[in-house]
Amino acid sequence: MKKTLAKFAAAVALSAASVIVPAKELVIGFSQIGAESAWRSAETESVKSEAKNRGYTLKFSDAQQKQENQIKALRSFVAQGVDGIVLAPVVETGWDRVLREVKRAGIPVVLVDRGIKVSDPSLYTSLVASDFVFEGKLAGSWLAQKTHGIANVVELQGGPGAAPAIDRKKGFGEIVDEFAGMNIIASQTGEWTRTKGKEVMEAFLKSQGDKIDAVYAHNDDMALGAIQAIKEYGKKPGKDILVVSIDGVKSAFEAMVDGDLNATVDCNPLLGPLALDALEAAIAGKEVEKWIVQKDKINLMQDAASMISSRKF
Ligand code: GYE
Repeated sequence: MKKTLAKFAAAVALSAASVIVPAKELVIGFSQIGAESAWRSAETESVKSEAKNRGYTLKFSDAQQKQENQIKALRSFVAQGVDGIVLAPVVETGWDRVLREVKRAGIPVVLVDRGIKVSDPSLYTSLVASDFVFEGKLAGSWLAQKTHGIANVVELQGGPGAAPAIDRKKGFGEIVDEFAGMNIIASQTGEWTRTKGKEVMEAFLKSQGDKIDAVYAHNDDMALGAIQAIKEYGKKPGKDILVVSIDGVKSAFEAMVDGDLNATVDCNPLLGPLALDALEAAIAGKEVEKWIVQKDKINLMQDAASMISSRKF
């Protein structure tokens, strides 16, 4: 009798082990800011393709740059009973109420690319993003070195209230403050876009023209708009007026190869794998790092030609 029972138990154990239980097909909500820049499009593609690779059902919402649309999307994801949410928050504040609703529904939230300010840090599981203050410092340090600490700089800021705009301004400003000869003589939002960046640069050139030694743009798209404006003004970007920006997208490398852009700081947009790893861990109830920080470096004009073919975004 005992032998029979032992054999039966072994047979059950074996059959259980041989059954491959498929990971539950996760349903994930992704609230994306919009499609304002090449960087943003690369990030969207990274999350979408990674979700596809993992066999997830991804519910995607493009907020067209409006926080109220993101809040609506989060509420819709709760109503649909998704397993987890990826949120790229357009601005830092105004998230407490809706994230409390998401938390009450027991749905983990992973932030990608931008941080938020909330009263209760448990309202989101993890932030997968760069250190934007560090990026601003990299850009400022390069410019200080290039100009020996003497430069009148105009600044094209990112979107008002966005974490990268706030922190890239902070980091760059901290470096400028260390040099008596460096001054930010004008600073205005170019709303992350090439069109608006060109428009604002045209206004800067009109009002400050020959006083401008350099442009600091919070992203490559605005820098490319500024480069166009400088050319139309009759000056040589990259020479008469230095240009430094952040993101490191392909079109920025092309501008460096052309001699129009002096430097761009990397900001990795390919966050899909890390974000979905964090979300899977959170759904499984595992501990997740609060900030999964991306390491960035500066890319220089003289290296662009040898690097451009290996760029992934
Ligand atoms: O620099 C810009 C995009 O949030 C880091 O948003 C991102 C920024 C990026 O529009 O190109």
